Amino acid sequence: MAKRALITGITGQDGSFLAELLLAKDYEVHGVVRRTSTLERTRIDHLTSNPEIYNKSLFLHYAELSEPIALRRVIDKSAPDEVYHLAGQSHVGISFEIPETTLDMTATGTLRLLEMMRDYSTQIRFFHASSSEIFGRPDHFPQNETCPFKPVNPYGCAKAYATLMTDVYRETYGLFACNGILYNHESQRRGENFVTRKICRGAAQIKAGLKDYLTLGDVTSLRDWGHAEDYVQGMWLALQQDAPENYVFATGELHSVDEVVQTAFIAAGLDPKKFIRQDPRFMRPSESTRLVGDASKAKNKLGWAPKWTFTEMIESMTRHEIKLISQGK
Ligand code: NDP
Ligand code: GDR
Repeated sequence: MAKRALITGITGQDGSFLAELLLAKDYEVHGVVRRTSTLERTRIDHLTSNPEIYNKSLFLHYAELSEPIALRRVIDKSAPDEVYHLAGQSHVGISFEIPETTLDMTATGTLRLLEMMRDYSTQIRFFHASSSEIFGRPDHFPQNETCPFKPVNPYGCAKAYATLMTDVYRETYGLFACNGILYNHESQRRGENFVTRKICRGAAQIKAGLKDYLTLGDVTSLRDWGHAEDYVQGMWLALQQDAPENYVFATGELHSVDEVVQTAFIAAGLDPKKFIRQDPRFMRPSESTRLVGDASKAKNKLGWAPKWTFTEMIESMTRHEIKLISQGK
């Protein structure tokens, strides 16, 4: 019988790639969606518009992380073997503006799901999308699964709580619950207000004469950037093991925002020096530093390794934006 998976956050960047991956492995995939003012779900439209897939092997259910009764109903209906919990307010900068929502969705939302997992059979396997932001400004480089938590923003605090609660529920109630401690991962499906997509789209817009310049915050910031396709593979592998554990997923390489700018603008055939301006609106009240991951455990235990390089990813994202703009999108 086909395995069944439930994905919270299926309309997001990672959820859409994970849904594709699981469908290709013959899973029956169920996704949690929110009511929005338009029915547009651009990242999964290619799946929901396919009559061979939609309502045959892919099913969507309305629920909010703030509504446990609806969530419980979805779990009852979908009867999943595996739950991939990816939903949440995922923007670090915006978490300073809406800290309560961020905490409620990301921290308490995860606790609500864990409480449900506790009531169901311990056979349901649970993956929580944790973040390198739990380490904030670490003393160790690169960071592994044992590095102490030192978050420096509301988002990081919320993820730290959710990560610890996932550990507590695994250890106390015997749940098969794993944290994937995910470092930044990007793609052409990244939200437009995350820095890689913003830069690649900005370069394409300038190239097309739609924009004169691009405004950014701190271009000296460093991050460990991989590709989302590689990271959803890691999520799936984490749930296929004999025992539940936490894993860091990262490339182990640090690059600056400025390197993203250089790579994208050169791919678009532009001289970046002419087009970048700084705007204090995009500077953060506090910035995480030197977040670079050591994925040795995932490599050794799961056989996981990222396939995409930083340069390939940024060049491909830029080419994609140029194509979208040429199609008027
Ligand atoms: P996205 O922002 O692209 O997607 C977030 C998803 O969560 C969307 O489907 C969104 O729905 C859904 N969602 C948000 N709030 C709620 C809610 N209250 N109830 C139900 N659904 C909700 O994030 P990513 O795909 O990039 O990331 C997936 C997860 O991994 C997130 O938890 C993120 O914090 C975490 N993570 C991501 C990293 C990255 O670099 N991408 C790195 C580390 C961790 P809608 O479409 O309706 O807005
Ligand atoms: P991050 O990603 O905060 O690391 O969180 P983001 O792309 O937002 O920022 C990366 C770095 O770029 C700097 N920066 C800017 N960022 C944005 N968004 N816009 C700008 O104009 C800009 N200029 C400079 C930021 O200050 C930062 O240093 C992502 C999310 O996916 C989280 O959900 C996830 O947990 C972490 O990665 C790991």
